[in-house]
Amino acid sequence: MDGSRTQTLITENLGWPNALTISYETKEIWWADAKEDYIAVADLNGKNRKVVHSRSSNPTANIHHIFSLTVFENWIYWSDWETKTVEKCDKYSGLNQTTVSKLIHRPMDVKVFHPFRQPKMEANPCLNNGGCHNLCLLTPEGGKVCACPEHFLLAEDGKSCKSNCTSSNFVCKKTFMCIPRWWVCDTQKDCEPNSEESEDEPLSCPPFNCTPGHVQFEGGVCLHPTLLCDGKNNTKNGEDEKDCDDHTCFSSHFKCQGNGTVQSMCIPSHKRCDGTHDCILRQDEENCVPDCDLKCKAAGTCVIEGGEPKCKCHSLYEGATCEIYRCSGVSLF
Ligand SMILES: [Ca+2]
Ligand SMILES: [Ca+2]
Ligand SMILES: [Ca+2]
Repeated sequence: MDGSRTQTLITENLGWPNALTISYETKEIWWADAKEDYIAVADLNGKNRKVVHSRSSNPTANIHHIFSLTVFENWIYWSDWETKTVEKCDKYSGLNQTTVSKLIHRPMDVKVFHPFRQPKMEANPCLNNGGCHNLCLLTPEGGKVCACPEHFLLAEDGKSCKSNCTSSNFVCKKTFMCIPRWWVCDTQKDCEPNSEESEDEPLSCPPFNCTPGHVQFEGGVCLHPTLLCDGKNNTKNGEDEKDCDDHTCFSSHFKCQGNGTVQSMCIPSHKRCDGTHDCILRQDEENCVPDCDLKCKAAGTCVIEGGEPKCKCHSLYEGATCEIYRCSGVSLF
């Protein structure tokens, strides 16, 4: 689908929710948790949740590390990495667990192939790719939208894609690919790698004496691209620190915006909100949200509340890090 209307259905008592499947006939979801070792069912909106089969209610249940799961007729089927088997049991009672298949390796996915598991669409809006030049995605309204891969944007016609290169990219004219501008004339054909010639490697290239991927400057200086606009001159005349207001930092870096007098520069992301001023104009220590780094026990999750990290505990647990089991009041950790 097109990824719109994301909703969270299940939030509690989840450790490693590895497996999920849908029953189109009964309009329910089944899922399995490999850490808490259970299989549960709920309505499509996450309501009426019920554990079907679990080690906590049945210590002899042969559930150890569920990796995938599916449902068909009265049965749920799952793969288990620990037992290296495909198992099945009654989909509502959890009874009659049987081994369907024993394998040598860890079984990944399990699928049932049957028309009931693949409901037919009345009309497929993405037939013939829906007129899209690239991706055609179905929408919840029963229609479709065209979409584009990374570094491309949907054009005004709603069908074709246009490149969305950064200011530090070179746009290949035939493929519309975005490549770093220092890949031009680096002896590697990047725009059309499989052709004899490539527009990023024209005949008029000056000799390139660096390792491909590095930036070559006058005087034979070769720099790693992270040294561009890092606020320090690495070449004799500081060519690596020119035009930095227009430079796009790597995704692993934060851009300290200049103000006309002070030039922009890139700092590694870990220097953002580390308590030390690294940008000349100090923006790296502005609008800092505290890290949610509390280690919450018993599948609790860390949330920021009132600017402070706090543990959101499962209903059976309490305490600052969910360390107290409510039924006994005893700290388990
Ligand atoms: Ca090249
Ligand atoms: Ca530099
Ligand atoms: Ca800093």
